[in-house]
Amino acid sequence: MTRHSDTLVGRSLWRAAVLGGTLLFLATACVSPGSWPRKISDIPSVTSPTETVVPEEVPPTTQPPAAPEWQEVFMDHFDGVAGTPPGQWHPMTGWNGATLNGSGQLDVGHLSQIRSTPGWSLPVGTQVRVSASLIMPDTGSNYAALWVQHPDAGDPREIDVIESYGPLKAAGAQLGSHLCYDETLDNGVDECGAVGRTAELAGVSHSFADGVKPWQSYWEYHAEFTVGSDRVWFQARDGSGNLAYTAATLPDVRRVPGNVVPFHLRLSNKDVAPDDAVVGGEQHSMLVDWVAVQVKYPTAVG
Ligand SMILES: [Ca+2]
Ligand SMILES: [Ca+2]
Repeated sequence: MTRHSDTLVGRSLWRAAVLGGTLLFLATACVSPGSWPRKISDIPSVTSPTETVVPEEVPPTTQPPAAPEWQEVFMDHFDGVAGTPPGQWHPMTGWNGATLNGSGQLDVGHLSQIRSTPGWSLPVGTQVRVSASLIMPDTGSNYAALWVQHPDAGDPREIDVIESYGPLKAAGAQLGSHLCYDETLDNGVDECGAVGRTAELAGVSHSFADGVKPWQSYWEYHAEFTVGSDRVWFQARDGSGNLAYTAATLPDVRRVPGNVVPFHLRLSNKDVAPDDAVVGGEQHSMLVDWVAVQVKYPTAVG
């Protein structure tokens, strides 16, 4: 997460990446052979053989290695008694926790910040998909986010799967990749940019139709990367699979969590800086229906 910042640093670069990334993502992730259109005329006709042909004996072959499959390494549906804390998460020091609402959602309220108790350090080549279904606050004073944290102070590789300032703020909802934190936002100096660690951020509010913006409707948000690779892919889908957007970072190995320190998930709901707060809205909490982490390990060398 940026620290109370509405700026969209690096946005023009990102837009170029979004276009190229969309095509590749769709080609690799969204099209399966089973969904290809098929006309009746494409299917060869079958005739009954008039005589039985005995096939030649074929020597047995070794089975090809099974293709890697997605495996679930983390899942939380947030079922449980209202008012109780989520079992797989813990609050960060100095912050409020979050509680189950008794209806199957996690209520991430005022000044909450929690971290997944499990973390993951995975072999190079492992594909990782972080997903969540949630609805954002609709106020002008809350700043809520789901992010992947790579807790190396000297080498932060934060991925903002989705974050939102709500409908009353210009930044709205956005994606992000941070390699550095500017602790002096009000000094007029971009310290991160000065050391070649500019954030990539992209606003996505416009990708959602009126009436189903991120603070009006639950959406499924995904971030996907391969350990050791150089891009992070993003997408949002509704519960029926309809796509709101796809996006990708520019190629840069520093934007993908490494396998040196375990990465964790974080959910947070901060206040925007008092001078930036806008009065309005009713829903102060981010409500999270579920969070999942899936991995696909690289094919074993045979
Ligand atoms: Ca600064
Ligand atoms: Ca749920």
